[in-house]
Amino acid sequence: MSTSTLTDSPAWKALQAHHAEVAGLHLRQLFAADPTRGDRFTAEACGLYLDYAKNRVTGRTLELLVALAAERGLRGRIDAMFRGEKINTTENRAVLHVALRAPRGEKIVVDGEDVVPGVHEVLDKMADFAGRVRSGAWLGHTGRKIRNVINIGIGGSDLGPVMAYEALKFYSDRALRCEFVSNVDSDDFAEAVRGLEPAETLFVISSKTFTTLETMTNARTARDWVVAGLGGDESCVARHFVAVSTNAEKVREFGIDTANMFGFWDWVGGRYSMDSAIGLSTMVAVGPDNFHAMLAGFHEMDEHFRTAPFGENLPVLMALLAVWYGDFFDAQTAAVLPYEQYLKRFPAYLQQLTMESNGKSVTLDGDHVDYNTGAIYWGEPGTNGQHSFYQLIHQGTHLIPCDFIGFAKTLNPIGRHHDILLANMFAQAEALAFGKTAEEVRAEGTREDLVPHRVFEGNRPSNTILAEVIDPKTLGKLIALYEHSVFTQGTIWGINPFDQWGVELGKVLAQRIIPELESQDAPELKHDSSTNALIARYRRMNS
Ligand code: G6Q
Repeated sequence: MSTSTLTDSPAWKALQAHHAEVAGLHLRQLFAADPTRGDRFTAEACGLYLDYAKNRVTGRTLELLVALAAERGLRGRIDAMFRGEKINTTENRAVLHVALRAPRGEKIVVDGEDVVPGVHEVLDKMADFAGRVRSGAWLGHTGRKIRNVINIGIGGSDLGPVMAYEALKFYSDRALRCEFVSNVDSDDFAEAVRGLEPAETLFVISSKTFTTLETMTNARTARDWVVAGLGGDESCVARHFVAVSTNAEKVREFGIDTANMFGFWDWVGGRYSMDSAIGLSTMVAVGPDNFHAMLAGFHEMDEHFRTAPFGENLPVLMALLAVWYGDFFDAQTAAVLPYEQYLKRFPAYLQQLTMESNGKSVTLDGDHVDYNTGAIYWGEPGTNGQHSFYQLIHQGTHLIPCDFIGFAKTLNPIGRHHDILLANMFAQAEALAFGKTAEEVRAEGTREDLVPHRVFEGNRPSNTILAEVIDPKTLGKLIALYEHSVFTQGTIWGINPFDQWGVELGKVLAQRIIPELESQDAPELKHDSSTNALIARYRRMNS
């Protein structure tokens, strides 16, 4: 696959010409022209219903987008990923999060070794451990039952676990308090442990590398907190710390017995690792059965993505629509709006998944792209956003494609809440698509000078994803849907969604600045004049 010639490719050129023809069409016209649109422009798989009728597309648009996917070699890339080929070329790694949810007995070979038995060995070890913590068989150093579980990790070692914990809170063991500490800001640690008993607290140190500055700083602080709280006896670390990592040597160095280490592999990227041992805190919270149900949901979507024709393939359709808006309508951002409070951390999780994956400007061949790549993802759970930023989506100057995510059933049926919630979701998508014309505004008796302010242009696109209820399996399907959409977008753009070199520079510079902030004597500062002045002022303010 040539990556640098996307904008010269026949499918791209055809889409450009087509865009010129259809960009001016209003969704009102598209719906008026085809009364069956609301049924036709839908797809359903794995219990997820995707309504993409309120997108600025015609049947021809979809044909051309699907042709683009074919031309960009998507089929081959999917197969290569599932076969364990080293498609993360800049890091020379396979990309096999799909192996983390492969059922026992499936075979996926990397470097001559079937990795699936190893995956299940770790899952079994996790289940055994989670079971012991939940049942009270795993006791703290002084013989007290564990009541608090604190995951220390950051980025991919935090966002997935905390999102899944919040999403599945309904299914969690309420006798256990779960906290997630990620930020190196001491406020994060201090607030997480406030009022907790070290004797009843277990820390899960989650770090693929076991060298990450934030995580290791927090882990050392946690160790000091436990040791001080338990009378200064270092041997207590064994009962209050477990590690999730690929780096046994560093785990040992920290003082955690590697018998209490849960491993994973370099073919699991950080932001794709929540199904690996990185999910240990999730499993402790919701129990092994629920964790396995979540993995089964992921796997079901993996199989759909791997086998379904592109025109019926949920992740592919969503990806193609994202490319359509980002590259042909120049949309810069995309909003994800779950109408489900349990998904409150889902947008934050997706920000890493989408933006760390596709925030790239160089193709796999090293050429600069001359088209937009990954959009800025953001969002909040409904209906809160309606009382804040929705104004801009409805009447602002930016085109912001939205994903509405809703569930037919609530886990907490109370009065009319759920119907009101879902009515709002349907209403927002409807209002965005169809708006309100000046004639309609006038017909309501609106004063003429207010008419322009009260007009809704409409023609603002959205997807609606509807599922039955938020449960572990559905959560797995939903996450895999976005994972594979991200992969598909990256494939169209010819970039590598699996590296993240863009996070390195700041880390290196911070290491240089730390001693300049900590040294007793005023350091000789050799940064730019702005950074020098800020460091000098910080030192003065702290002295
Ligand atoms: C994700 C990134 C990144 C990573 C963190 C934590 O894809 O690689 O967010 O997860 O930097 O890394 P460790 O797990 O090694 O501490």
